[in-house]
Amino acid sequence: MALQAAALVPSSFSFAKEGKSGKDSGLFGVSLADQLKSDFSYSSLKSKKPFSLIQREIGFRNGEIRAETIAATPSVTRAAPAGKKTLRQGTVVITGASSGLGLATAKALAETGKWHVIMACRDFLKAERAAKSAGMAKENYSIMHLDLASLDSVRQFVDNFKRSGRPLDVLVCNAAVYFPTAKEPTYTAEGFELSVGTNHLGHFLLSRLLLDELNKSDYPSKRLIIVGSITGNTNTLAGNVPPKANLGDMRGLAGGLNGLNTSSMIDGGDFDGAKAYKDSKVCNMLTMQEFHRRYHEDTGITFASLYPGCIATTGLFREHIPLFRTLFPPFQKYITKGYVSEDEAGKRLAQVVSDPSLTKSGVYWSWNKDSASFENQLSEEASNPGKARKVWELSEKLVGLA
Ligand code: NDP
Ligand code: PMR
Repeated sequence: MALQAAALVPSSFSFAKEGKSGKDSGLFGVSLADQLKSDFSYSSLKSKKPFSLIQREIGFRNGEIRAETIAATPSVTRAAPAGKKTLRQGTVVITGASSGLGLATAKALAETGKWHVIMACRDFLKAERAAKSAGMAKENYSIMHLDLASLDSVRQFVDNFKRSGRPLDVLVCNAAVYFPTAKEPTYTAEGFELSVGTNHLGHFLLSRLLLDELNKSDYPSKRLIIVGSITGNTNTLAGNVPPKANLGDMRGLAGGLNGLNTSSMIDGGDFDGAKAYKDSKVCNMLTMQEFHRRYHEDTGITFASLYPGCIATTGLFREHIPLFRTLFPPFQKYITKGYVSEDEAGKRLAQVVSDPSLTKSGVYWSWNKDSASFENQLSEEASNPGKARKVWELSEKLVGLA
């Protein structure tokens, strides 16, 4: 156990630092009793290549993918029995569907036969292999190239999608990167720190550009889902493991996160990969709420976020030290009991995509011990409307929408 704790405690983590020694304060000053109650409730491009080279590669891959997409995606409308209206097959775009949560969700939706899944992935071959090994039937998915670490690629994806002639019924912003051990920041094609650039800014542009497509859909329940996480929420035990998410006054975001004339971190501080990831998740959850405030009433689109549980085995931890990767799954399974399998997490996200009872907009979903969904509380920062508006306004400048 001592070994486990050593590998799981981040270098900046110290019980003394949190300074709470009262009997009831529990870890990090959060009452353990309270936490247990709520925790069940809460229960690469590291681009060193020149931009022009990346563009050429993307162009080439797009050509390849378009051909494949057209070949693999006959427009499917399910035949309705005479006199009975049957819901047509829905189309859902899932970013980062080549592994982990995205793949498990794609699989869960594809096997119902009710969904055509567009796997929006940066690595076409990896996505194709993943879909095949997950046993997804060819007619229920297609793959389109999307590299969220390049705004040109995001725009190209949106153009390709529009040209495909498919409706857009649900968009799932799922892809993410996490660089917990990086000493120095790496950057997207446009020069944004890579985790916030990919997880937040790439998705921000994608969802803004696809909003019209969603709005045009005649599907009975149109949804935009942005995957969040417990670790961005400082009202939880997990969210109190240092470094904690904190957007501060967003001076780094305002400056473009480029590490040159401004910090690579949203709050303007020194680079910290784990914090950058958690900050990006706060931006994801704030963006979902800002979408809800701006567009739900007029469009009827459901905007939602979620914490699917701790899927401790996914590729998200690929950059972590090997000892962490070995110990994290048993730690989550047996100690925190926050662990969830990829399959189970995929079913949860699939519910947020298609369950008729999860149509409420502006909600951050979580699942309890019995795997029942409930509306969870976000932290003060992750639910602050002023911060949401500021993230929105600064982000739209950075991605060229304002
Ligand atoms: P994975 O690493 O398994 O999946 C991440 C996916 O994102 C991969 O398909 C990856 O592609 C893709 N991706 C990364 N960078 C880009 C990019 N530039 N452009 C396009 N796609 C990209 O991790 P998870 O499945 O765990 O993560 C999925 C989501 O779940 C994330 O939003 C994460 O924050 C969230 N989450 C995860 C938790 C967990 O415990 N694992 C807990 C809470 C939330 P490739 O295969 O090519 O690398
Ligand atoms: Mg956590 C109920 C307690 C709980 C839960 C649900 C998580 C989820 N974590 C919990 C507790 C703890 N973690 C405790 C007490 C520690 C200190 C020993 C701890 C440590 C820890 C580390 C070092 N945890 C981590 C890391 C990571 O590198 C992961 C991370 O922050 O990624 C950003 C992580 C996570 N813990 C979680 C979840 C879901 C993650 C990762 C994924 C994410 O938020 O997307």
